[in-house]
Amino acid sequence: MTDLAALETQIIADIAAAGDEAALEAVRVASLGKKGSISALLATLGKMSPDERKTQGAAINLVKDKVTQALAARREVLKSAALDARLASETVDVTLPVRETAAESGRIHPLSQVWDELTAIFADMGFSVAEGPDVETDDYNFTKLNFPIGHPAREMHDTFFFHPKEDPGSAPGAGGSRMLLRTHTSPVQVRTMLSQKPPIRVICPGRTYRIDSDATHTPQFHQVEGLVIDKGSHLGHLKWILHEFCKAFFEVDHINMRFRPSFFPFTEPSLEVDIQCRRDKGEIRFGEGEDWLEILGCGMVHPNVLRACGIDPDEYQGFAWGMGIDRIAMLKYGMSDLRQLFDSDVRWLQHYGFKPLEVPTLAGGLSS
Ligand code: 2NM
Repeated sequence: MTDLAALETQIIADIAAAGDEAALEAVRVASLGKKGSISALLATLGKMSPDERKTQGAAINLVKDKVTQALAARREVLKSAALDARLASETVDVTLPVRETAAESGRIHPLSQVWDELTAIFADMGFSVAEGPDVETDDYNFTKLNFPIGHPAREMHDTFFFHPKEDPGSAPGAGGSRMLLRTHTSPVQVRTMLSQKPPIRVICPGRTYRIDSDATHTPQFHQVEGLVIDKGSHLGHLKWILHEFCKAFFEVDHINMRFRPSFFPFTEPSLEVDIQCRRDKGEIRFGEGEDWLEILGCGMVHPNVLRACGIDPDEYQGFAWGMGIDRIAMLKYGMSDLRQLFDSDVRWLQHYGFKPLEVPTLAGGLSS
């Protein structure tokens, strides 16, 4: 075998043995590269006689062509093998569930959801939503609402008062210029009556504050109050609204309600409302059962309140009600401890929270 034939055999064998594209490239450089074995042979042609150059040149070029072809063929094989390997290693299981986006995996707090449910129900009955400041005056929170000086709610141990600004001598309960954290959302109704002409139909959801902290009370809680002022409005209207509200909110066709006489400074008469329910192994069902559960307070707005808010009680009558959002949220969604609502525990929120796109509507079902 000539040297040339031996070289060809060697290079072809090296090409066949190259396991990947990098090894193949090394074979190409070693043979056809500037300092490669075939290039070295071609460089010797210059020193040959014309005859020798003719035969040797043709023979070397033939080997060069064969090597070039073999390299190209082997490159194709390696390329498609590399692609096959990549495809095999990068398979996607299209049956896996799609990972949620950040917006989808977040949860709406049950209090926010219930707040939106309440708003949807009362908006459907023609109520608008009114809001006001958390920091209120003694006048709007108590005096205009017919709370007499010395009423227990005006005591330092029930209400968060700020230090008085002017008139530092005014004692608690004196009704001076003290600011406070509102103890109910009723001052929003006061503001509404002072700024709007009847007929008035508003609900006032919001944060409220009282000095009270135990298993069933948090110092900050949430209330929704409602107010209707019109000529000839009466307790029958109030009962209908509350009955419709309870059916819609608890998502039942029938619910029995019980109105008991009570006392609030801002209403006369005043009533407390119970709904009938069944308690069964820690679960509560509404629209059936023998137990009664208190859920709200209400009444006809006291003439003193109407007068204090610039409304003539001989021309207009009004009714109002108030309930705790935290409490009805717990009842509806089966939460046992009020304090969980304020814990910011993401595991609890993952369980009790609502998906951002589950917006409560009456048409689409409140909580479906
Ligand atoms: C309640 C119970 C009864 C009430 C009264 C008023 C206002 F401003 F019209 F006088 N707002 N809210 C009211 C009446 C609130 O909560 C248990």
